[in-house]
Amino acid sequence: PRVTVLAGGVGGSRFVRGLLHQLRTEWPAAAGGPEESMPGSGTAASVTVIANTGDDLWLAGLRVCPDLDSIMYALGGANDEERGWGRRGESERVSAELTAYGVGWPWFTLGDLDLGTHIARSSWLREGLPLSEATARLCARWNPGVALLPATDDEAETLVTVADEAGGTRQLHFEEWWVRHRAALPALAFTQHNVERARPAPGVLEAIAEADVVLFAPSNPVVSVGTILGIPGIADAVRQTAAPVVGISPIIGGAVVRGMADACLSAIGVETSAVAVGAHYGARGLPGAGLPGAGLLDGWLVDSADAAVAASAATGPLAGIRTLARPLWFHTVEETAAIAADALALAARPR
Ligand code: GDP
Ligand code: FO1
Ligand code: CA
Repeated sequence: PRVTVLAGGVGGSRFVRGLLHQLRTEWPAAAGGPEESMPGSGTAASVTVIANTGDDLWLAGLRVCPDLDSIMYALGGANDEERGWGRRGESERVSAELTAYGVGWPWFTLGDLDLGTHIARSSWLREGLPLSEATARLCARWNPGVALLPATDDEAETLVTVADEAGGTRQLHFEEWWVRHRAALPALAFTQHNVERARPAPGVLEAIAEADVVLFAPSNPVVSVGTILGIPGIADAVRQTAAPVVGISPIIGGAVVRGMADACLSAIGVETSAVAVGAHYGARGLPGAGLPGAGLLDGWLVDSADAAVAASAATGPLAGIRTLARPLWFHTVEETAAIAADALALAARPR
C-alpha cells in the first residue's frame, strides 16, 4: 500500500519509525480476513511523509528546518534519542563562537554536525533550488526509507501572539515561544506568516490524492498537523482523497505525553482530550467542528485509557468517525509498530 503521513518532528518521526517497522516485518504476511486486509494490498509498501515546515527559521544566515531534520535524522538512525532533536554525538563549538559574536539566539543551539545540514541546505536554497529539492538531496545521504516532503517550499513560519507589557499584544516566532520561554507566556493565537501565499510543495497533493491510506501522526494538532493543513489546498486534498483518512491521538487520558500541545490547544479553544482533538479534525463529509469546511477523518485511534469517553462520544462529538481504543504509548519500536498496525486496520474497516 501507499501510505501518506502528515507529521511533525518528535511524535511524527517516532510514529513513522514504527510504521516502517510494521510494513517491513508484517507486510504482506499480516493480511488477514477481508476486514483486516489493507486497501491497496498487492502492491509494495511505500511511505510518503509530509512534514511541518512552520517551525522553520532563518538563523545565523542559515535555513533551519527542525521537523524535517528530526524526521530525517530519526529515520536515518542519526538522531539524538534522548533530546529528541538534533544529531547523536553532537558538539557545540561553532555555536559558542556564534554566541561570542552575538549572532543567532544564545538559547537555541545549532550543533556542529547539525550545522553541516543547515549550511548544505542554505547553499542549495541560495542557488535557487526549492526546499523540497534541498530536502531530497539531504535525504540521499540519510536514506530515511520514506519520501520526505516539506508541506510547502514557501516560507510560512508559525508566529505566536502573546500579551505585551503595555497591555497590547506582540508576536514571536514559535521557536522563541517554545525554546526560550518554554511555552510559559500564555499563547493567545497561532498564525502562519504569509500562509495565504504558500503553495503545497511538489508531490504533496499527489501523495494525498493517490494514497491508499492517509494518516495523521500523533503530532501536535495545532503547530504540526494544523500548520500542514493550513497550507491552502492541503485540507481540501484530504477531504477529497479516495483513501481512508485515520488520525492517531497525541493526547492520552486528557494529557499531552510530552511537549506543549495543551498550551496550543487552549489557544484555539480546544480541550486537551482525545475526544476534543478528534472532534476538532471532524468527520469527513460532515460539517467540521473546528477547522473551516467539512471534517477530515474517517477513523480516530485513541488510547485504551480513552476507550469509555470515545465510545460515549460516538453519537456526539465523534459522530461519523470510526474510533478504536488501543495502547498508544511509544515505548519500543515494536509497540509503535503495533500502533501503526492498528491505524492501518482501522483504515481498512468498511465505511
Ligand atoms: P514536535 O514537532 O517535535 O513537537 O513533534 P510532533 O508535533 O510530531 O509531536 C508532538 C506530540 O507527540 C505531542 O503533542 C505528544 O502528545 C505526542 N506524543 C509524544 N509521545 C507520544 C506517545 O508515546 N504516544 C502518543 N500517542 N503521542 C505521543
Ligand atoms: N530545542 C530545544 O529545546 N533547544 C534548542 O536549543 C534547540 C535547538 C534546535 C536546533 C535545530 C533543530 O532542528 C531543532 C532544535 N530544537 C531545540 C528542537 C526544536 O525546538 C523543535 O522544533 C521542538 O522540539 C518542537 O518541534
Ligand atoms: Ca515541530
